Amino acid sequence: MEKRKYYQPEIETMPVEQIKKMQSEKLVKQVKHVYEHVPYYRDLMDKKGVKPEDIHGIEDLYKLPFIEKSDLRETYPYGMLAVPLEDCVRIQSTSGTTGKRVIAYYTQNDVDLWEECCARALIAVGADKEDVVQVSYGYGLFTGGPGLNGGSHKVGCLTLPMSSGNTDRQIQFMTDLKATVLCCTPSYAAYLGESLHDMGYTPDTISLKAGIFGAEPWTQENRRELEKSLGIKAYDIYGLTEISGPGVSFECTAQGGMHVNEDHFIAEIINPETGEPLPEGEKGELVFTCLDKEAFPLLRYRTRDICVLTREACPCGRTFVRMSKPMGRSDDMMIIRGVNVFPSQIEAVLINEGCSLNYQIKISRVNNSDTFDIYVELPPEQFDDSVKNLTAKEKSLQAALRSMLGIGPDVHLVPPKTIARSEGKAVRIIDERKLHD
Ligand code: DLL
Repeated sequence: MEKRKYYQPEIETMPVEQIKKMQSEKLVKQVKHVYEHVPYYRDLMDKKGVKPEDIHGIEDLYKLPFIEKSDLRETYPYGMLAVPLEDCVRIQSTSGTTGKRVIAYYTQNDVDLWEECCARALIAVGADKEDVVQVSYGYGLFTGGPGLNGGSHKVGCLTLPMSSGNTDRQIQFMTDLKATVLCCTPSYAAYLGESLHDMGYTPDTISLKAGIFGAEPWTQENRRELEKSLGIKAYDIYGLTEISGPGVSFECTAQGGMHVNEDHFIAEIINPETGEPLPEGEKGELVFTCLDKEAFPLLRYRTRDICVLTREACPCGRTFVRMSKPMGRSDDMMIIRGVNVFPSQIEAVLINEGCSLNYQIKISRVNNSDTFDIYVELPPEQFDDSVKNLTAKEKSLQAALRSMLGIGPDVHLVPPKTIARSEGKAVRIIDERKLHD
């Protein structure tokens, strides 16, 4: 069968001037929609002295106020909704900074739009109707599984909704059903590769040809290793719950950066210190404006991801701007085993459990899997407890952290004054992983 090169060629290869015109028209409408339906954002605009009539196109984007994660916390749970709740059909969610989760709402149109973005990502790596797509991102509140699942349906692939974990079953389905495309985090892909080898499989005895890996940082070296161990081409995919989920941008077979779905999202790069927009090609914080979303249409949302945009021509023919791999963050969020974790969440649990704030987080990578340890100093009076009591305390702290973060670190209670004191800022996080090139 002739392979499709694009999912929506008339849009994906539109001349840049036309894309910008389309973005301008949609922006004017979207700002009006948000101003009229989201009182919180209307207040932000009023405070900045900007009205919908001041926005004539993308050249006026800089006039709009930013939205940050703290705004989402403040407006939790319904304050950013721009349509009646009865028009929403789905939520997805991600962890917030201190326990309150970010809830993103979707109308049916929003779900369709998001799934189309994921369909574009699949076609861009060569997938089509005859492919068997193994979706091993988590399903549920996390956007990874549902997003790629929906995209795979739209392309017409046979979709294996595996979710993450249960590696033996993953391998059984992958080999018995001859999966050709694997979608999961790059660290889980590496773990699957290792498990396949341990079970005696080689790249020649499995059918995989492409992988769509994202949700966490990975390097070009990781790419080479994954391509070798699984016998595939490994592609990057980026996204965030607040903006819809995976597929905000995606890599094509040129493997030279991720195309932003510019008919739905405007990407800007700003100076994270001053908020000033930066010219194309400069490194800074990525900011997104949603052009078509109905229920949760964030304008100028600060992702905190640091990267670069380029409009250099891409051999694939797509004209959408490309973003580099995120090169770091302008806040202290860590991604551990694919889960977003903020130190402030850990501190909130420690305070709640009556622990000292002399603690250290250590993250490393062993056998392609993240290790996550937290060392907490005990006050002298507690350290005299029996071993039994200490073990019980470690277990209860671990459970409280798991409930807050969604993943359970190994908790180690250590004697008073054993965590090195710093003369400047406390060094609370030791991350031994190599995440960026
Ligand atoms: O991670 C959505 C997603 C699912 C993307 C599956 C790709 C594949 P959140 O849990 O809200 O959403 O986390 C969003 O993850 O701001 C980045 O810091 C990071 N991130 C996402 N994709 C990549 C990537 C999903 N390809 C946060 N490379 C973002 C590096 C990534 N970091």
